[in-house]
Amino acid sequence: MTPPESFDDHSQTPSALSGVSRRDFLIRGSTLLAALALSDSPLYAEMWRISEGEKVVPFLDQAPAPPDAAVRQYGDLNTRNWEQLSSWTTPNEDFFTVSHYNRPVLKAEEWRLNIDGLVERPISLNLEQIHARPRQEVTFTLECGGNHGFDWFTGGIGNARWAGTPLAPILRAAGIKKAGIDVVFFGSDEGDEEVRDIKMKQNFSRSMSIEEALAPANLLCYEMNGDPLPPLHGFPLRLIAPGWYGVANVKWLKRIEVVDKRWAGRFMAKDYVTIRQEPRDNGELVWTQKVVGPALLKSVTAKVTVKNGTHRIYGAAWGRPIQRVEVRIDDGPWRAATIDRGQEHEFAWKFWHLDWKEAVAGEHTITSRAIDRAGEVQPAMGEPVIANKRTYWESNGQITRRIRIG
Ligand SMILES: Nc1nc2c(c(=O)[nH]1)N[C@H]1C(S)=C(S)[C@@H](COP(=O)(O)O)O[C@H]1N2
Ligand SMILES: [Mo]
Repeated sequence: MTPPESFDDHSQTPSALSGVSRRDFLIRGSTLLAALALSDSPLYAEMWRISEGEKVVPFLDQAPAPPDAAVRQYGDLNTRNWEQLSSWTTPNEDFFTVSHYNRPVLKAEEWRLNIDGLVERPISLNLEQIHARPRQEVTFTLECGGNHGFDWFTGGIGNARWAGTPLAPILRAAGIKKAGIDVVFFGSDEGDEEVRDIKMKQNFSRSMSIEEALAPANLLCYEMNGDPLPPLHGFPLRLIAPGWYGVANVKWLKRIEVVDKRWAGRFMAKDYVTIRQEPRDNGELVWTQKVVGPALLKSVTAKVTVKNGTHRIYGAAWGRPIQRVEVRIDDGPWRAATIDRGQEHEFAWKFWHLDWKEAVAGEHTITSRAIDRAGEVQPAMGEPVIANKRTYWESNGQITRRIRIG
């Protein structure tokens, strides 16, 4: 039996889904689920659905609820804990949201996207014209750069099948002038900013170099898991930049502007900035500040179950192309986990599991680490890249969970 991937991901190429209706997708999906419900097949575990007689062993280190002020300020940060995660794609209504300014509810018929600045031929498109362009899909796991930066923020991640039209051909049609070095994406949301004594209204904005912006996986996205992009996720159009942290995926897009200097707006240069204190060879301690951009290698242990005395550890890994995942129980050796789901999707999280046969009663720790295809290992919390960090962004250190058996 093969997983129901045929309808799923066609990153980089125009979708093969165009000829398959949403109804086909639902029917095929539900038939498969019905078949699974009757069996205790390995696929069952891949979906993270608990099988007959399999019980969740709760973690001792559950995330606390986020402060009300954080939810008011940023939106639904997703307080559901990892044990409740049961599907590989995150339903839209369970997907976290983070919004730094207001949350505009835009009318499709009044909306336009303008592409201007240092281009030969400025372009203005309405939603119909965007929909009429070639369709492309990607399954991409979007994580906020602040996820795991606080003990109450551990659900700032979700996996969805995004559809839209590729960005690169539109930029090429506009014709980027020689002097252009940065592509700035502006949202329709705006807030008050102050630099020195200058008060101003600013739209949310992020930029990418020309080369980054032209990456073939980047989408002007209008669809999330088969539905029109929900308002909180950026209706009618957002940037989906596979391989980047959430902040780069600008919602409620209204303008794309090519400029001749690196953009230094709040979310590039002042806020989403990782600050470290790093020693140099001469012994000097240097403060560094780097923009939060491309996603980093990460994994979590999501849940532990027990069935007939055998424990099973489930988890996820993402951020970079994953080669393998390893798990350490207490101070034992690193053991190879089995990747069950998602390996064929470059930009989506992988679901993995490890059977833990000799679990003895008592308290235990479980740590996971992901290894990417280049052999890079997800850093331990004590490694300088994590330990020297002074801001909470890019918290991709190895996560240790605690559990009591028996
Ligand atoms: N216009 C706009 N786009 C935005 C943001 C925002 O505040 N305004 N927040 C960013 C951040 S920090 C994250 S983590 C993601 C969250 O996307 P989601 O709300 O669809 O989950 O959107 C990004 N895009
Ligand atoms: Mo974010």
